[in-house]
Parts: sequence; structure tokens; C-alpha cells
Amino acid sequence: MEGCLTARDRVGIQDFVLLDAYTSESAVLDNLRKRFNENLIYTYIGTLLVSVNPYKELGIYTKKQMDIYMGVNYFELPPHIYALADNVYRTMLTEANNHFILISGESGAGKTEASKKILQFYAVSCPSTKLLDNVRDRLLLSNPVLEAFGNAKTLKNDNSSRFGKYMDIQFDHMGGAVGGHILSYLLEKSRVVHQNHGERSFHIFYQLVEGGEEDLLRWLGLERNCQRYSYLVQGECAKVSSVNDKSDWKTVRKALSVIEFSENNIESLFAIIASVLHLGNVTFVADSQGYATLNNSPEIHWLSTVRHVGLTHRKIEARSEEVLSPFTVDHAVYARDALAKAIYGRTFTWLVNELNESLENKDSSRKTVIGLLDIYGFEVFSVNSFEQFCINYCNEKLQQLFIQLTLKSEQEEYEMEGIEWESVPYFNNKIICDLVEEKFKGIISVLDEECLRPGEATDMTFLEKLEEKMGGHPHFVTHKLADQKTRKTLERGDFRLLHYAGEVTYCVVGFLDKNNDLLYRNIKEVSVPRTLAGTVATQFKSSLVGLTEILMSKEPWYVRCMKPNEGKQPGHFDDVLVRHQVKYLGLMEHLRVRRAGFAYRRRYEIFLQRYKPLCPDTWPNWKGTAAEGVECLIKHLGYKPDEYKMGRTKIFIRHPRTLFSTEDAFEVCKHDITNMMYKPITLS
Ligand code: AOV
Ligand code: MG
Repeated sequence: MEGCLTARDRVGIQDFVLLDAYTSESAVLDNLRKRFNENLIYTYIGTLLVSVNPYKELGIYTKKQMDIYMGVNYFELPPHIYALADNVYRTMLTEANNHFILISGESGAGKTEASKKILQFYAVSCPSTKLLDNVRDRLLLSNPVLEAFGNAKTLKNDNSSRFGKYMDIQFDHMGGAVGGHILSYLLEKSRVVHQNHGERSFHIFYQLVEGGEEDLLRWLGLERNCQRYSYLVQGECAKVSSVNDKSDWKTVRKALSVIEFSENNIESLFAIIASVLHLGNVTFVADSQGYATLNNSPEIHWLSTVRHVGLTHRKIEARSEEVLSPFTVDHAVYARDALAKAIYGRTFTWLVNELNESLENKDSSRKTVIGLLDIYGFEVFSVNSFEQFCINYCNEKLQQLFIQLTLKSEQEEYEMEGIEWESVPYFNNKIICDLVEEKFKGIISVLDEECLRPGEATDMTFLEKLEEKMGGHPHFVTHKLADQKTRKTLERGDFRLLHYAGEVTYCVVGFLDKNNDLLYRNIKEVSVPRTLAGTVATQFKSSLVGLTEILMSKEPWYVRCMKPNEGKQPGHFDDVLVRHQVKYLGLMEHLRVRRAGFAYRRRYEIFLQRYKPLCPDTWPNWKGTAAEGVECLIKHLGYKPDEYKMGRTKIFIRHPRTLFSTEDAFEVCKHDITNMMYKPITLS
């Protein structure tokens, strides 16, 4: 009827693959906006889930909603994170193989929330026994603990993940969650000693000061006043309206007990956190020779673990003798901060190890896993430093993985299988990954080289080397070349990278220092054994290579999170911002490949093995080749010619619905087999 909106006009389409004008970016944007305005934050591109952060509670994560989505075919209900979680879980059980869910999107887009929803769904939907419930509680409670120690308020997100997290949830063959394992990546330790304006240090510090019991604070020598601690007020924003430090403290405290941290360990943990706060309040004055001496501060009393000498002198070797060399005040401050960062970093590593011990499944029988990857999102601030460089590099690597596993491999597979295919062009960000990480040539290599020239190299010589080596690269800009490449000028100490997700200008100040992450020797001996290890960036690079290998051995699923606006506001959809994300997340290309392609593919042998009971000619034994068997089987099932294609080694099925109906028929038939009354189905 004219003038009357259809449901489709109003709420859009729940799978972009079904959109008429699917090649148009504007149509995709319209669809997202329509749905967002109706509080429908999820939309599919095939099995990929797009999520737009609503910045408000929608009441869609209840137990009732979980029940609705449990065990129901993916496309039968409106898109939801629970549908994806359920589909991954059931595929894992049916195929008995390993999976991972890659959750990506920029800072504040909703990745961490999505990963929590998935975990909560499994906690409710998996089989329950007393033993399994115990594992479930530990898995769930590891989250608030890790967030307390690894998340912080930034300008982008009040609960921003400042470390990367990959968590395997292990299931037994009945689908019970039996254990877990967490890998953490590059914690942003510098936040312990410095925060930009409007940002905070890690939540745990504020939770302890605000929420810690009187006795505990007295024992630790702490006052209930964040303003008293220099390390907590660098960003002048110790209070955050959306964060309740007091109640979060209670949650963390309880979680630590459930996870079975011993009271001794818990006490030591908070003693260390308190010692970092005390350390931050230690100040120095220059003596008559200009060397640092401790200002007579009461904090020193609480720093029993640190030898005072470590803060004002360093040990150096001279003609095989060790002598103490005094620090200037600047050096002493540097040494103090380096120590605080090291203590916190090691404590975080220890914490993750303890959690892993608690989550470990001691039973050696065969397990399958679902991995959840929730890493810090792409970040652009007004000043970006070494930390943003690492975070954004990590996001480049994940985008590269997405490209390899979807756009590239999908198209290569059609070619290999001899399926007719018109290739879809896409931007391959490998060129940017190489610019950062290539051996001997990339930015990390140049940085490491400079770190090997102590005394001679500076942040500026590093920048000069970059200019020399990367000057001609299309994704690298320095101030000399800024005008030509992007027509935006740069400061002298900056370089700019044209990332897949946008331009970021990095200030080189501190790059060498942060990459070296040095502790003066005698301080290091106080807290940690000395280790021979690579630079920070190189270690991070190899941990990302390791992560890629882990992921490549599993079946991928994707959640692409988007931010509707920069102001964390509910109900506001900023077209320009969302369009930008649609572009760089590669959604259009993914949509084109999906739309033109086939949602499911199975090797002939596997397909035939599973479904052969559905046809009298293939059951119980098929004598011909697997491909012929599949042909016979699908003829019997009545597949229409445009619903599938036969490749060299696999059958390709265009729409999941076709496979679902086959699967439904199989379920009925399986039931009949179990009850000894099996008859192959006869189609009318
Ligand atoms: P991120 O993980 O993607 O950013 P979060 O998952 O922490 O972002 O989300 C940021 C904030 O957005 C949350 O604290 C919630 O207030 C809100 N939010 C996100 N998803 C939802 C949802 N589904 N429903 C309601 N509110 C939501 V970062 O870790 O900074 O890259 O580093
Ligand atoms: Mg996060």
C-alpha cells in the first residue's frame, strides 16, 4: 500500500547477502542505520556477524533469549551473538574439530562485551554437572580479574583492554566445558606510571584504594584517597562516572577466592599493587654534587622489597669489578618508573599463569576447543606513541589473517576446484604488514638496529633512518614528504603510517626507550631474574606469528564490531564514521564474495559418510566414487541445480538453508537408526 512502510522498509534486512542493491555501500549503510534505529544491532553477512555498539542496555542478553537461541538453526531467528555462539558450538560437536571466533573492530566498538556474551552463553547452554559447574564459574570469573588488572579508562573507552587476550575454551566430546587456557599479549605497562589527560591507570589500583577493607588498607599503608598517589592522578581523572570501583572490588575479591587463589597469594598480590603506589610517591632531591638522594618520604618505609640503593645508584662493571655509580635525579626517576612498570608487568604475567593453572583440565582425553580472540582495537589519539604503533600493527595482522582466510583463500579454492568464478578485487594490507615487520627492512628492524647503538642512537636518528629507508613507500610519510603524499604537514619528530583503517601520526619520542624496556641491572636483580630476551617490538612480532599459527589451524568465525559515533552516545548513528568502518573492515568485498559464492563446502567423502543413510542407493555401502555417491544422494534429496556445484574434490552448497534441511532429515533418520527402525527416507 502506498504510504505504508513494510517491515522490510522499517527494520531492514537481517542478512546483507539478501540485499537487492548489495554492491552499493550506501545500501549497506542504509540497512545498518535502519536496524540500529530499531535497536537491531546485529546483521549477518552469511555466517559473519556485524554488530553496532548500542551504548545502552537492550535487554537482549537474558536467560530467556539464550534458551531461544539454543540448538536452533542459524538463519531461523533474528541475528544475534548467541546464534553465532550456538552455531560454532554445534559445528564443533558435529565435526569434532577446533574453531576460533575473531572479534575485531576499533577501540570501543564492543569486542570485549561480545566475547563476554559468548562465554556467558556457553556457561548457560553447556551440559551441567557439579564438576563442570566449577569449571564454568572459573571461566566466567577469570574475566573480571583480568579486566581489573588489564583494562583501564582511555579517551575512547571507559573499559579499554590494554592487553590482547586469546582464550581457548575446552570441551569434552559431550560438549561439556572442561577447561580453558589464556594467552595474553603485550600489556601496556607504561600506563602504570603515566596516563594522558582524561585517562586512568589500570582499574585494580582504584578498586583497591576505593573498595579495599579498612584492615587491608591499614596493613598496606594506604589511604582511601586516590589523589594521594602520584601514579593514579597523571590523567587527572581518578573518578569515572560509568565505573563503580567499590562494587568492582568486591567482584574481583570474590572471583579470586572462587578461582582458588590462596589467601597468601591474594595478600601478596595486593601488597605488590600497594608497593607500586608507594613507589610512585618516592621523590628525589639533588645533593651538593647533583646526584640523587631519596627525599625523606614516608613511602620508603613500605618498600621493603626494594633496596634503596637501587633507586639512587646503579651497578656497573669496571675491570671485572662491580662499582656503584650514583644517579642524577632524572635517572633516579627513570629507574623508579622502570621498576614500577616491571613489577606490574611481571605480576600480570604471574596472574595469567595462576589463572591458567586454575582453568587447566587435567583429564588427558580428547578435547575440542573454541578460541575467543579479543584484542585491543585500532587506536588513533591526538598523540600516538610506541603503544599505538604496536596495537595498530596487531590490528593489521588480524586484518591480514581475515583476508587470507576469507577473501583470498575462498577465491583460490574456487579456482582450485574448477568452479567458475569472477574474482572480486580487494585491498590487501600485506604491504603495510611488510612495512612494519619485514626482516632487515621493516620499521621494527630499523628500530631494533637503533636500540643496538646505545649512547649514539636517539629517537631522532631512528626517524632519520626511517626516512632514508622507507621514504619511497606508499604507506609511509615523514614531515619531509608529507606535503606531497597527503597534503597534511607533520611535526619534525613524527612519522605517519597509512594503515588499512586510516592514517595515524606517531610521535617518535620514547620509541627507543620503550622498545628497549631496560631496567638498570641492580634493580632487576631485586625483583626478577635476569633473562636474555629480544626487544619489546620483536617479542611482540613473534608472539603474533605464534598466534597466527594457532588460529590458522582452526576453523574461523568472525564478529565485526562497529562504533556508531565517537561520543559513546546511545541512539546516534554517524553516517561518515560508520561508512568509514564498513570500508576498512572489508565488508563490501566480503559481501560480494559471499553473495556470489557458496556458504558451505564439504569434501565428497565426508558429505557422503554423514548423509548416506538418507538414500536407499547409498546406504549402507556405496560402491562407486565418493563424488558419484554424493551426486546420487543429492538427486534423491531433490537439490535444485542452482543450489549447489560439484567441484574437483568437494560439493559446494550455495545457501545454508539447503544444508540445514538435509541436516534436519539426518537428525530424524539418526533417531530411527538408534531405535533400530531405520528406513531410508522416501521423497514424494
Ligand atoms: P572494545 O573492547 O571493542 O574496545 P568494549 O567491548 O569494551 O569495547 O565496549 C565499550 C563499551 O560499549 C562497553 O563498556 C559498553 O558500555 C558498551 N557496549 C559494547 N557492546 C555493547 C552491547 N552489546 N550492549 C550494550 N552496550 C555495549 V578496546 O578494548 O578499547 O579496543 O581496547
Ligand atoms: Mg576491549
